[in-house]
Amino acid sequence: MLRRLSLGRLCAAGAVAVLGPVLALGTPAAGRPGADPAGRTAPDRVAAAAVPLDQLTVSTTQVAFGLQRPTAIFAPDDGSGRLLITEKQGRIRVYHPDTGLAAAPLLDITDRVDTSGNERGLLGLVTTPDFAQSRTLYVTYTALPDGAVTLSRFTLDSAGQTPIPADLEEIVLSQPHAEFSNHNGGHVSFGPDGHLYWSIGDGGGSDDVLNSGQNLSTLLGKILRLDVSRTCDGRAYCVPADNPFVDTAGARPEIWAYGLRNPWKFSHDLGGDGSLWIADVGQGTYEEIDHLPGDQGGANLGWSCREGPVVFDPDRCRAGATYVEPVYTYRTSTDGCAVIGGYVYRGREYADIATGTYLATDYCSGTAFVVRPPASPGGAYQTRALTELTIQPTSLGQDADGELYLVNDLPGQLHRISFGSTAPSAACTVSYRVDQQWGTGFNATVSVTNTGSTPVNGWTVGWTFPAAQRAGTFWNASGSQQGAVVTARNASWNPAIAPGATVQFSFLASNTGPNPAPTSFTLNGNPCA
Ligand SMILES: [Ca+2]
Repeated sequence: MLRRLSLGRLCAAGAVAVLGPVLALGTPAAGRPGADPAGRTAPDRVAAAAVPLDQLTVSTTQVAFGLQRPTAIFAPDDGSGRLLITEKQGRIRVYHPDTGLAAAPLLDITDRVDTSGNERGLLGLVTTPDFAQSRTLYVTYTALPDGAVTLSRFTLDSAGQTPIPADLEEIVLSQPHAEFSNHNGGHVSFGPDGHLYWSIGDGGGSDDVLNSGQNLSTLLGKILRLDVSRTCDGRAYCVPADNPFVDTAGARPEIWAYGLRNPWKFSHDLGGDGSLWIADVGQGTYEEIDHLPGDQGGANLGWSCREGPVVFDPDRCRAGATYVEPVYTYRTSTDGCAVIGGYVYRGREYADIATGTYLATDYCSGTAFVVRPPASPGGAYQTRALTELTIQPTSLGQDADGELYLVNDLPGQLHRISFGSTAPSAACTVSYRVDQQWGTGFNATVSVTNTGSTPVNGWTVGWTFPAAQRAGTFWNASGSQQGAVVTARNASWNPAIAPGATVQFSFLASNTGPNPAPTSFTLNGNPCA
């Protein structure tokens, strides 16, 4: 199973109306292409079967309501099918597709959560990757009496324990945050390395008045990386030995990345290359999305020397410093007000449309921003601003199968996200035949017929396996599989399919259960009849 991990105005200056105007965006926001940070090649990055971004559509379907200012979504990988949703006041609610939103909270820590201002509250949750065994849940919140940002854990009797007794709480790490109520960060997740990552904002106010972003002696304005599987030196966690600043005098060793303003949401691409996507809320000029290789510790994301792609405060810039540029930016107050970071789609239902696509949104505009890494090393990121999803989105989330959800603030709704395609049908038909099947394997033949009137020069056939099939060796094509998505490209000796002609290729595959045939195929990204 795919292991996932995985308000208000998250900006600073002054009070911002909670019910901000919803901006109608008619044109794509300007993307800012950047170089592929890891130099990865196309097959590792984007499933060839995903439709081009200019043909991608995204929509939402409301599946629950009655949430009280939801802030985060997390699905424990325990086979329960549950989504756990945090509410600002200090409760965790449970949603299940079969039974809806449970009335009783799973956890209630309202007695210790500081909910003052628009941005304080219970902000994040995650369970350990081996939750069924370790039974540990982590939450982040701003604590009474003075808003300290707090990471704590609850070790349960069983993964399904309901409700969770509030007195099981063990505080892991607390960072004072008394000066201002905004910029608490608050996202928490486990990375592909099994360590816990936690984002904390710059301490709030405006203009990075506490001078936190570039200051390695504070946890404010950072993403931390902790080994929470052990305890060290009287602390409830250990610092991984390969954290980037463990040997830097005066630096907090917990720091993984710095130069952040209010990283309200971030995610690792756990179903893909493990890279880290960070959405950092801007002050008044640019919202930004950053993309780092999963193993790149010590990145300086720029704040408050830089905001998005521009210099914010030259007095905070240091000669010779390397600032990681965002891979996508859009204008604050024009195209939104606070970026809401999301996830790379790795689900099964829309695998042939959206695999490898990072989806984010914005608190004020609700715009769906989609980003794909370069198709080749050093190339440009593909970016696009699509439709409005909902008003006031505060968090995206994934269920245990990688399908995406969204919650919104005052409406208090849970929505399921769907992808679609405006791609025209290709003039093709496909037949799929299992030739032989044995205990743990089979081989199959795919026949593709060009039903159009022009030759198809160079072809790629794509499909999504409906079960746990894994394609191996191909004949008469070169094939690869990412997740459930299979891509077969023409072998060099048969590059064209003439009108009316059929090309055939075969492959050897493994399967550990039922072996149903794929239900649809694409030719060069467009669906066949
Ligand atoms: Ca930045």
